[in-house]
Amino acid sequence: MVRGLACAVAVVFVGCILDWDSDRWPDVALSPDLHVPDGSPDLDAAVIDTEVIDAAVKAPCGPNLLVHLKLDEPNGTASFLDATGSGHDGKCATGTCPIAGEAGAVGTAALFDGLDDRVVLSNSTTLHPPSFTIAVWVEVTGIGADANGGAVVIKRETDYSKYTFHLDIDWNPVRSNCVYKAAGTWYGNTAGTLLKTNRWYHLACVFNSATSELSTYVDGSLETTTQTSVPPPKTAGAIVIGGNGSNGDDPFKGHIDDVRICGVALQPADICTLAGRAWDSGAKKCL
Ligand SMILES: [Ca+2]
Ligand SMILES: [Ca+2]
Repeated sequence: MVRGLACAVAVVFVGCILDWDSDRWPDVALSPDLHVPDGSPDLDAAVIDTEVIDAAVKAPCGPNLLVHLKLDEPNGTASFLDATGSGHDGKCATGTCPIAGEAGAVGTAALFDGLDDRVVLSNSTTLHPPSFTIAVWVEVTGIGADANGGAVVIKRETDYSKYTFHLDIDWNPVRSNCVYKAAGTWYGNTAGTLLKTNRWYHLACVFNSATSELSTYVDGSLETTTQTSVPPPKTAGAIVIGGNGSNGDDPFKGHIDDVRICGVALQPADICTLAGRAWDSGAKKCL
């Protein structure tokens, strides 16, 4: 449990409720070397070059993309592939597996039941870099069973004493948090945007070790930045998606899609691109 989190975290209300344009999903680019046989009217048969798409979506993090769970598996799966090829696959056990194959933000998504569903990635020494970006699509469908909130992507010590990162959702009101816990203290912030149910949002949590700033983004726009005095700690526990690690602890209720963990602090323009929006380089703002 993350007891006392609400009072321990510095909360800043930005209050910018974003207009949503359902046309702004990340575009799926067709391969430039797409071939349609002469005389064939069946353009639907065109093959999408997934390598081209992967290169495009990997670009902001480059070689620092540590984990990428597309969550594109069909329902019934107990293993979700890490698309980076690094082997950080997500696993779930019977009864705690989300429903996969649901309509998603990028391809298909997984639906977490708000009770006990979660996907676990084993600990690795590569998964607590000095700077990081956690980026994910979420669609809240209801309120989870734990009043403390719903964990989206977390990495913590096995005894809950430290968290390397903790991106979660408050239920009342429904807002995203970007925090970590070091030396017994929570650091971080809460986004101002009130999240509506049954609507996709792109969330990002960024820590920049050069500036000691922890920032939270909603739909590609910076909401809050907090200066911290202690860096995120290394932790020996697993990464958990959709919960806080044990049965019924902070279960997320809704869809989660396209989880990325980068070992670098992405710039605002990169976060904007990941959210499928256009970056105005003159105004330095996500449109
Ligand atoms: Ca379940
Ligand atoms: Ca997906």
